[in-house]
Amino acid sequence: MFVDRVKIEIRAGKGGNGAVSFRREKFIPKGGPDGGDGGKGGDIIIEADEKVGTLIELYNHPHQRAQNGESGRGGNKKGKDGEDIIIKVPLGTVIEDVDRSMVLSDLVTNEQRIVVARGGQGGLGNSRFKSSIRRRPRFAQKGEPGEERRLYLSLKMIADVGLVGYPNVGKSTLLSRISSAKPKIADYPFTTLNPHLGVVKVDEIKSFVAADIPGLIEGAHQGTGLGDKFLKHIERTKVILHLIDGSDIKKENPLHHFKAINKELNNFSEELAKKPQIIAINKCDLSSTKENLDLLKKVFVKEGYQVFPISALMAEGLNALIYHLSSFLEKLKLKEKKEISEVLPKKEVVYKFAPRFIIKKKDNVYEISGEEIERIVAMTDFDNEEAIDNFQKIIKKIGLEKSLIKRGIKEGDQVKIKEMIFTFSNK
Ligand SMILES: Nc1nc2c(ncn2[C@@H]2O[C@H](COP(=O)(O)OP(=O)(O)OP(=O)(O)O)[C@@H](O)[C@H]2O)c(=O)[nH]1
Ligand SMILES: [Mg+2]
Repeated sequence: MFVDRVKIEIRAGKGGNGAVSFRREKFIPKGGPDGGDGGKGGDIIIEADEKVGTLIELYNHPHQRAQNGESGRGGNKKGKDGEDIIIKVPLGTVIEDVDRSMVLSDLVTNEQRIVVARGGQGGLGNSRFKSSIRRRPRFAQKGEPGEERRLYLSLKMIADVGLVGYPNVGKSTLLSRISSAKPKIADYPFTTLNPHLGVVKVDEIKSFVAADIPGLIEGAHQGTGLGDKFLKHIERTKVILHLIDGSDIKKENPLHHFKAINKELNNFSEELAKKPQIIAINKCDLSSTKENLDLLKKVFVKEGYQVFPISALMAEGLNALIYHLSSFLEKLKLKEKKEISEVLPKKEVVYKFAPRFIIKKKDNVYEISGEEIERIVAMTDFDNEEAIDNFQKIIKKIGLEKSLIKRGIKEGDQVKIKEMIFTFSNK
C-alpha cells in the first residue's frame, strides 16, 4: 500500500525523578544529602531516509513513545537516560503540528533530522539543594514531562523531472528504460496506481530523479479516472516531461490530449501549470506514429516547445532526451543559485523572547501559563513540604508573586497553573 499522509501522536520520555537520599557511613550519624539526578527522557526524532518509500510504517504504528529517564539514586548516582526513538521517513516528508497548524520541517536530504518532541530533563536530586541554611534538604525535583505532540506527516516526493501524460502512452515504460525503477507496464489504461521514482544516471557524475505518476484524463480534477491527487507529487519537480502517444492522435486536433492535460494541471495549481515542459513523442517505432510525426513536430514547435521523438519500448532517442533534460536542470540550478544570492536578507533578524509567564484573570481565578512556569510546577513534588517551600521561593524569584499583586490579587484568591490550583496567601 502507498501511504502519503498520516496523523501520528507522539510522546517523548519523561525525565527521571531526582532522589532524596543521605549518606550513611559508619561513625557519621548524620551524613549529608547524596540523592542523584534523574536521567533525561528520550527524544523523538524524525529522520529522512532514502531507503524508505512510503509512510506505511507510521500508518500502522501511529503512536510512538520514547523511553523515560530512570530515577536518580543514593550515592549521587545519576539515573540512566531514556533511549531516543528515531522515526525514518521518505525524502520529501513535510511535518506539520496539528494543534499549532504550522509546518515544523520539510525533510529533503538524506539523513536530515528534526527533534519533534524533546524528552524531559531529569529532576535534580536532593544533594543539589544543599546550602548553608539548608544542610539536609529532604526533597528533590520530579522529572520534567516529555513533550507531546500530534503531527501530520505528508509526502511530497522530490523529483527533478515529472512524467505526465494520458494513460497508456508509455510513461512507465520510459521510466523503466532510463532508470532501474520497475513500475508495472501493461497495455491498458491506469496500469500505474502509485507514483514511482527512478534515478536516471546521465554519466559518471551526473544524475537526476524522475517521477512516474498515474495517467491523467479530462476531468481528473473532478475525480475522473484516478483523479488528480497524485499531482502533488510532482509539485516540486523542476520540469515536466509531457509524453504523447504518437500513434493515438486526432488528425484534426493533434493537441487535444496535450491541452486537456494542461487544463488539469492548471486546475490543480497555477504553479504546476507554469513549470517548463518538454515534449516527448513516444511509440515512434510504430508506422502510425511515423505518419503523424511531422504534423506533431510542427504543431508543438509552433507552440514554442522542444520536441523529442522516442521509442521507449525500443530504447530509441532516449540519450538525446536524457542529455537535454540534464543540461536543462543544470542551467536551472545555476540560475537558482544566482537568484538566491540576490535575495539574501540584508537586515539582521531580531528574535523576541517569550515572556516567562502570562496571567489571565477569569472571575476570581488567576490563570497562569508559560513554558517555564508550567515546567516548574510539573517538576515540583507537592506532597513534600520542603519542596513546596522551594517552589514558593522560585515563584518570588521569577517575579510572579509581584505581578499577581500588581494585578490585584487578594488573600484567598485562587491561582491556577495547568491542573494545579493554589490559594494565594501573602503571609
Ligand atoms: N510500440 C510501442 N509500444 C509502447 C512504447 N512504450 C510503451 N508501449 C506500450 O504501451 C503500453 C502502455 O505502456 P505503459 O508504460 O504501461 O504506459 P503508462 O503511460 O505508464 O500507462 P498508465 O500507467 O496506465 O498511465 C504497454 O503495452 C507498452 O508496452 C513504445 O515506444 N512503442
Ligand atoms: Mg504507468
